[in-house]
Amino acid sequence: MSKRKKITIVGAGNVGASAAAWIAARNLGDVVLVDIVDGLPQGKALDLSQALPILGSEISITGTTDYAATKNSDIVVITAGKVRTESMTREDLLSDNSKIVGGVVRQAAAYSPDCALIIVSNPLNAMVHVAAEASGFPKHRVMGMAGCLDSARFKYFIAQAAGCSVEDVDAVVIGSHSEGMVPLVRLATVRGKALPEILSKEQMKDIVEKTQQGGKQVISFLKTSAYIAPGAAIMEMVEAIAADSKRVLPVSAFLHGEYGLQGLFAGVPAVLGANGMEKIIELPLTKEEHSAFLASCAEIQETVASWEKKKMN
Ligand code: LAC
Repeated sequence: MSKRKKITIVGAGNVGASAAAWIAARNLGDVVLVDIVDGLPQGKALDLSQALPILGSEISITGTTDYAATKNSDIVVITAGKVRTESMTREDLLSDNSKIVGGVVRQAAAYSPDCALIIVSNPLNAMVHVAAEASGFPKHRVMGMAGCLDSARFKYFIAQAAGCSVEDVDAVVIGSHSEGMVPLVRLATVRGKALPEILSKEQMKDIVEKTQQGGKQVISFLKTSAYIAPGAAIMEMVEAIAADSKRVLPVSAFLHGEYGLQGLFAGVPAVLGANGMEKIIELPLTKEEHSAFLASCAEIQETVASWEKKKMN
């Protein structure tokens, strides 16, 4: 058996395949792509495998419909579910995707009881709740990917406006993965210089809006959800866990009183390592920023409550 990390990706659609491609490019571990549609995971795995000699990557990529092949994965990424189209919000997917995510998480968790789970399906934070319940895992091994993507979008738009490299921008988005997300403008910096000292109020407002609408704007062109940047954002989390790097990344993490909230998965910066979500970082928010964060989290609470209610019926 290979000593490399084993990474299962459930859902071989656009997002799953893109994540697999970035993971292969970084040589992070062997990938198992799983999908319910026979032929899709096998075909994508073969296509990706044929790129390995070009990438100089030694990993293996296999495609299957059988969860037995995912046994003892270190990391399981859940991208399965319906995709948002132009007329939909992420919340419109709640009913269908809670059934899909619950079902696939139960199967994956049974074969990999010690894995770290990364949830990507929408509506994101509610799906992390579904996955936490379906897996029965301790909460630190269940996380959601949204903050890495939203923060990458935020950083990109800042770099564009500031005329600097994306590498020199430090910025984070917290809260829900919806248009109510909270890009923290005051705390964003370009090599230590605060954004309000570099850009005008109008420029900052424009960046916040572009970030909040980042996913929607891609949909308006493609008529389907974004997948290249989402795949890269998944890779960022997988890399931190696989390499035990302790990177501080914005992820959907379970709050135990941090930021004044309890019992909720929401987007906050956290240390990621071999044990999954190892520590939540509490940023020094102003009253206004904290209120915006709470309002954003109220949206998550509402979606979770409507899922809980459906479960009862
Ligand atoms: C987006 C989807 C992945 O934000 O939610 O593009």
